[in-house]
Amino acid sequence: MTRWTIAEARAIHDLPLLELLFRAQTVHRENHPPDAVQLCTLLSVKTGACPEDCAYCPQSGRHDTKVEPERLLPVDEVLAKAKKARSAGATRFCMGAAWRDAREGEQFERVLEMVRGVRGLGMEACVTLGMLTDEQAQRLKEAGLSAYNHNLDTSKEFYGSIITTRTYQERLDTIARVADAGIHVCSGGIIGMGETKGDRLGMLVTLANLDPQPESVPINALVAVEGTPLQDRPPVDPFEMVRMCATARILLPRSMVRLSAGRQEMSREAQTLCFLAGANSIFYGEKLLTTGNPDVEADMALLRELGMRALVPADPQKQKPAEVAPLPPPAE
Ligand code: SAM
Ligand code: DTB
Ligand code: SF4
Repeated sequence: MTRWTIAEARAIHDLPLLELLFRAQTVHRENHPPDAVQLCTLLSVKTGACPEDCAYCPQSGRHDTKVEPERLLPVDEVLAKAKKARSAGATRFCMGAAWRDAREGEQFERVLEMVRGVRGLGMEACVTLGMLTDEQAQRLKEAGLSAYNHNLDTSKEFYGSIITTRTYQERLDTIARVADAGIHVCSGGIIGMGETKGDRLGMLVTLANLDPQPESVPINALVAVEGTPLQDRPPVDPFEMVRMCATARILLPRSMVRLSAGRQEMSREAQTLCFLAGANSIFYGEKLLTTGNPDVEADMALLRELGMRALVPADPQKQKPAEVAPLPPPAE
């Protein structure tokens, strides 16, 4: 396994843009179909009133945002949404809960039921529930969970400026528990929070040096939400997203690089450059967790215009290899 250093990552990140794009696209083609993106749909299954103080997050109970807290949703409501996402062409359904750590008891059983239900629909299931115990990770694995999202978000050095209620090490420990339970790790981060380039690279290098590397790496541009401490951060320059996607692609050649929050503010052309840079997955559906995302119709129109196809992931349980499929037909 290659061990990356910050200096190596920096040399890649800072290449002239066209050279960076060429290299990222070369790595991309060696490891993935060049014209396919995975469509993943998100749902907040438990919203708001989170005890953590993540400065970017509209769901933290410590910030005065317009998010209305909601209890954990009933299973049938979640599965109805998953079915709808599947009909619209999504192959992964990601469920987020605003918890510091996964609950015990009935609520955890309910989450397991959601996971089994989503898997039963033939979709990949991903959840993000905060910190986990070994036993919870094991039970999620047994329920068929495909991936667990737990972002590093930024560098170790900058972490304390963004979150004070937990440590970077706790984040890494949960990631290790998830991997030990045999669940794929989904871990990435956010740019635009006031971090330096070194912080962005520190995060990517930490992710790239995990063994195994994460199966998926979401790259988020901060959505500056009113009422959060980061509400006045200036928008991220789209070229910086392109450079992050390209650097992630080169450092993590086989991971799915997911162009995540912030797409609503990006032009079609900027998103296309991110695809060229190796992003091969998007969140698809009118909402992320609590904030907006491009309309399904606009995303389909863009992907059709680009001549892209849908990436249908492998299903090891059914011994089905990954496939590239046409995009779903336009809605009636
Ligand atoms: N509570 C769980 C946790 O912290 O892992 C799961 C939910 S949390 C909302 C998942 C991720 O969403 C965060 O790690 C962060 O990367 C991303 N996120 C949250 N708010 C965001 C924002 N305003 N802009 C961009 N990304 C955001
Ligand atoms: C990730 O990295 N981004 C997604 C998903 N993982 C869970 C969440 C983005 C949330 C953006 C703010 C919101 O909608 O609340
Ligand atoms: Fe809570 Fe997760 Fe938001 Fe942090 S990012 S406040 S842990 S929901």
